[in-house]
Amino acid sequence: MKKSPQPLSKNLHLIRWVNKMAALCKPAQIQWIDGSPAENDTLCAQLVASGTFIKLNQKKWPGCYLARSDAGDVARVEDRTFICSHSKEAAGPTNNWVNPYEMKKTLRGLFAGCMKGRTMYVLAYSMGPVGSPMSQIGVQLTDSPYVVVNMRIMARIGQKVFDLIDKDFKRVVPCVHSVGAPLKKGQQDVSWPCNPEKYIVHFPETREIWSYGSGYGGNALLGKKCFALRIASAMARDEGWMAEHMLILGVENPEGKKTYVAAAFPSACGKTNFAMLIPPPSFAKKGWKVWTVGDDIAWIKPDAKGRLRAINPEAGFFGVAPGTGNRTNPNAMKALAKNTIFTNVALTDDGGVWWEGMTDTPPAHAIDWQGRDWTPALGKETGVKAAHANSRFTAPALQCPTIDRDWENPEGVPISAFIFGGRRATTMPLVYQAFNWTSGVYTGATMGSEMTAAAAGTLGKVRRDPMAMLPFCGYNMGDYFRHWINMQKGLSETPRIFHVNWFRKDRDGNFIWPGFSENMRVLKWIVDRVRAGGRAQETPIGWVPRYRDIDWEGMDFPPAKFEELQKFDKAAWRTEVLGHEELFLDLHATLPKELMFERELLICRMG
Ligand code: TSX
Ligand code: MN
Repeated sequence: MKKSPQPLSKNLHLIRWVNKMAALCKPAQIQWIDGSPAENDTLCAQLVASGTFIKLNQKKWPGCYLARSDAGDVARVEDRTFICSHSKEAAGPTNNWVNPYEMKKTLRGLFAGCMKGRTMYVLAYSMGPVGSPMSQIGVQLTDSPYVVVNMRIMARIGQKVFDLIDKDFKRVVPCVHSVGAPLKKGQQDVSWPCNPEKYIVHFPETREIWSYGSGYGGNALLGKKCFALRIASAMARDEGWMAEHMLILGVENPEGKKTYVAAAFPSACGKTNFAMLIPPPSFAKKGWKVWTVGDDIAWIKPDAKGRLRAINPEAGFFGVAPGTGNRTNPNAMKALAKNTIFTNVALTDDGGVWWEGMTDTPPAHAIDWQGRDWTPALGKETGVKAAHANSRFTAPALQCPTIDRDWENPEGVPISAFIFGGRRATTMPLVYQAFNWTSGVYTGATMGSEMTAAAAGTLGKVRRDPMAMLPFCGYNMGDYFRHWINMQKGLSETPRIFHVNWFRKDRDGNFIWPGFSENMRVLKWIVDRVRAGGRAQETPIGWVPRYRDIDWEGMDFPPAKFEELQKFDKAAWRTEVLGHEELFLDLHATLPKELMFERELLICRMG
């Protein structure tokens, strides 16, 4: 086995920091990650040997592995996520704040000797294409080889990034990660080491990340939520750009003209499905195409001409597996067919993977995500799922059949519209367009989803998730709204802002809108509006399409049903704006006046 105890960078700051952290964490060895295929093969073989990885049937799933996590380490831990800015006000009322000096003391205690018996990997990564002026660099120290091989898919890693650090002296975001499970001499390791005590800590002012106790997803792959959203949002505010929890897609019309949009949805709205939308046959026939740039995060910056341009800082998809199938998202299924790491899905008898919603008929027998026998009958009787509800695939973005030609363009793609959305059974129409930028910011600031969990009394209550950023903004949410309002001031072209809701229900509790491919009809109306020429009608909440403004070719959807879907319900909106006030009260100290005024205007328009 070839390991590299020798630094792969000549940067003395970096080398000194690595040595300092090694002195604190006391790993058995240090390995600098070059990012080569050979190195990845070795790490995967090691993960198989240690029991973390199961190599899948390579005939059916080439280059694929399955990992099963500890049952207590299956998701992000929001109550253990901290924003440690100097003042509590800078973090705001919606973040967990701890004084940075106190937190550093706590962390030094936790990290002392935390990597004993393990290898400390030195992983350089670029969020965004290597060398793009919109990209940022991080270096993650981690004692988890699982993290290294996942980061290799999710970001650009290795020697080319060290070279960039050496060449450009670009500022690097230092990230320290440990699963918090040191090994004593001769102690047998477990397949998923972690610690019940977890800390996911951000220092937005000094731009540092420390993560302890978890090996899972957003807690451990520090380039994603921790850097690309929490730290980057604070950088973006300081530097005049935006780090958003948004997918990016391009709509190509029959003339071959492309319009890019960025969209923010709370969880469980089908964001990845929308990013990879397949137009219905009647649209495909005419030449409409949808191209994928990203499914989760967008970094957006005005160019020299004052147009917003966006990059996807990621290189892969870390998607929720359950509900992903050939019927809901064939593009994702093709993206994850090879070179993919599965976490907490079920293992089938032929060495493949399965999860709820992958196929209509479940396998007759499988090993569930906790390593136990599972059958469809058992699932029916006990409600036990074969795959964990938050099980994931880590798949290279390049493998998506609809990946956009410009997805790695270092200058990004031009953004013409923002779409906000939520999962709402009532009140919210299928689509409306905000009157202007500020009313659009209001729309994003007040968006949310109805709770689907059956916790007593909470069913049907709207959980507000402004711009889908509530758990991901690295500073005060009121200041974040202010930044959104300010961003428009330097633009030569203002993107239009829309709100969509695929989930409105009729009186019998059935979804009115079939969703999925049919959402293309909504997307076309949005693109028509942006490119001028698209018609609409004014309502108290914004501009809406009339029945004749939507292309219905190949779909039987009667006007009366469309009216029901688009209905502006005054009584429901009265309740809605009361809910907005609740959110605003929480943020009153820093809430921009413009948003208070938008609320007043909305109430006045409603009459
Ligand atoms: O992803 C979804 N999208 C966006 C697709 C581009 N989902 C799945 C959400 C869970 C993650 C949807 N579910 C969508 C949708 O547009 N719409 C719905 C609701 C729905 C579910 C089933 C049906 C219809 C609507 N079934 C039939 O109409 C037969
Ligand atoms: Mn996300």
